[in-house]
Amino acid sequence: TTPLTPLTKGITLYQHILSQQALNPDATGEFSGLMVQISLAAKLISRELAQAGLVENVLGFTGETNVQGEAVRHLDQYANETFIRVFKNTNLVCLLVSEELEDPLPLSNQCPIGSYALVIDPVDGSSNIDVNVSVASIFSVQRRNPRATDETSSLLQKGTGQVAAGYVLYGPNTMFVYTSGQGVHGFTLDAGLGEFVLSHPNIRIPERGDYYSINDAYSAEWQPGTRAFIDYLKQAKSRGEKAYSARYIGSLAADVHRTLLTGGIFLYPGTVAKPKGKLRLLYEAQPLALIVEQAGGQASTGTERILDIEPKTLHQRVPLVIGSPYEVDLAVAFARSGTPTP
Ligand code: P6P
Repeated sequence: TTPLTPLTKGITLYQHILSQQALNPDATGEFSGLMVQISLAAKLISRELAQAGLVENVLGFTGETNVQGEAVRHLDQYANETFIRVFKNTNLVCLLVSEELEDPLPLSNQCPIGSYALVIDPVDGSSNIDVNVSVASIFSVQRRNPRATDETSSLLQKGTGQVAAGYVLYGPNTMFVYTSGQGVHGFTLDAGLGEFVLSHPNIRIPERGDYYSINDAYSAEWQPGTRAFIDYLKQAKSRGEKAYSARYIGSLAADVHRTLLTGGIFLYPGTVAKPKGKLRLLYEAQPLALIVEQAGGQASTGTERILDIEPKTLHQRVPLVIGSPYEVDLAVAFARSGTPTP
């Protein structure tokens, strides 16, 4: 019988995490516990989402407005509270940063140097829930910067400093996709078992893809390089290349997950009016950039590698151009020089 390795299909997320831990002599088990608790939050949110439409107070709005000035949906609040609940008093996480919270939330009364901070978008794309379209929890794990003078600045770290990152995609099935720097691995929830099971070991993004993903409704506001790039992709067939197809779900992790598995590119670029675009650096662009780079892809603002950006504020926005090396290189070339002939 072949030995169980951390990447044997069919092993549970817990087995995978413990066997990864066993390979690291310095491991204390804290990271393993943290990842297991994230997966517990994921299972609770997945179960709640499955009730949407069946029980009261799952769909719809709470009547409150969050730090982003957005109306809070029941599921945004439920997901945020679930992450808080599964980590409270575990001492696994010192600070929590959430799209739903203006400031970092202390989750334990002791924060030794090197303790973990968890940075999350509890449910991204929640507007899609009411129409039964995939949504996701996106997470990033940092070690608190010991040199920082205050809580918030201890969290403003470059994406290259992430200890782990990933997302839970609540779709036709629920998938837990993460990296801790040793490749990207996907686990599918076996609801009957109540466990995430390894289904996609070592995900690698294709060098080039067949899809591009961008909200065309803003094309009148795109910067010249974005327009030139999209026009160039649309002319692939006239150059004798394979034609691209457009896909846009409007749910970030779903669009990025498709790009990760099938290749191609997702863009949420800046516009003339909003040069920083819409997506958040700390809990959207950084974790997804780490995932895609670990799978062999690239993630840029169009002019700068996402993982090299020094964050200035917790909720800052960045343009995002992410996917296969071929298309991202091309997008960056167009962004830099308008209309190059590659
Ligand atoms: P637009 C969802 O609201 C979200 O934050 C991301 O999940 C998604 O990629 C983006 O916004 C869609 O934005 O402007 O195209 O509707």
